[in-house]
Amino acid sequence: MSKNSKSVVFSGVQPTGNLHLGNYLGAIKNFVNLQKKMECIYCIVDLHAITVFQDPKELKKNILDTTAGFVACGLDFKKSIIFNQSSVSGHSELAWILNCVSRVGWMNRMTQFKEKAGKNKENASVGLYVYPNLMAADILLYKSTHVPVGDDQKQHLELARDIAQKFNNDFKVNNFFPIPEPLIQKKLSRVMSLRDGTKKMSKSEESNYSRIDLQDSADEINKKIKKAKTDSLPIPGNIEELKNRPEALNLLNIYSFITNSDLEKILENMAGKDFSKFKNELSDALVATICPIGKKIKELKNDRKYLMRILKEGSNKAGIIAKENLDKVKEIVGFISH
Ligand code: AQP
Repeated sequence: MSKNSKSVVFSGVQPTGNLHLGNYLGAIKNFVNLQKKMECIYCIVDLHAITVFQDPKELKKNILDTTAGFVACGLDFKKSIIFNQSSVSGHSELAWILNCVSRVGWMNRMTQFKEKAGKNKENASVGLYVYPNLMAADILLYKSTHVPVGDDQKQHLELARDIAQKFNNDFKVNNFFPIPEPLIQKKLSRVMSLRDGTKKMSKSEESNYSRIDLQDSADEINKKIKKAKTDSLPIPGNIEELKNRPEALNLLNIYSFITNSDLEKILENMAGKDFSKFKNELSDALVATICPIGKKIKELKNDRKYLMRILKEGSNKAGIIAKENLDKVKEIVGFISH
């Protein structure tokens, strides 16, 4: 099948810890499907990671581990460009230009900053505040048309669209930057924490029991699912009755997505069952999908040379596209290049 030549897919993952089920179901699974149909650029966003302090040794390790995770989930570096963000300087250069296009009022509306900075806003890094502008630069540097992300990134993507539009208008370069479209999974846009169904599953959440890591053993998966928060009611017969039961809904959603089956059908079949029985089935389904990925990640992690080769090849390819687009941006803005 020939790839759609006008579409460019871009997305990134932060090397801030082990990849988890949320990253896989919300984003990476979709990355793998898209690489068959479109030009895809997948980035390990190390510049984003340092908006919160990272231990340098850990960061290096996490960049390689995330690369291993990408490959283990099915990304193919011959089909997609895979690289780490800091190795293409165009990301930082375009981010500065876009910092000057983006508005303070727009930044102040970003909910992720509020959540991550918490009560101690004054002490958050400036990088964390302008994180969405860097994300816009990542996307626009490659004139990307489609961005597969989890639902938590929707607001940042809307901002990237506003920035693209404002740049095109301010400099009177109609359609220079395409207005990127989000690609968000409809059925499972956000995997929630196993300890609190109102919070998203996240790498930086302290409790290990809040998430399933892709490198978890079958034993760990079983334990985590057994301990996952639910409520005292049995499984209901329809989705409507799951409305105020976030933990129950989350587990059933995960099961539906991982087994590729319709949530309504699952409820029809399981109505009245208690959660302990369902949890056994959920654990089995997770072990069958996640453990082979985890095994592959562990193997790949031992082949540092191979992982470095993937990143180098990707950064060379990304660098060529980035330079061409950034040169045009500089010309549009009025800079003199030598
Ligand atoms: N819980 C989730 N459900 C669905 N999608 C998710 N994603 C992350 N968590 C979930 C999607 O995974 C991609 C990569 O995310 P990221 O690593 O760039 O950063 P994040 O969104 O901030 O993820 P984490 O795990 O919560 O990291 P930390 O804790 O470091 O902030 C994105 O497409 C994201 O939507």
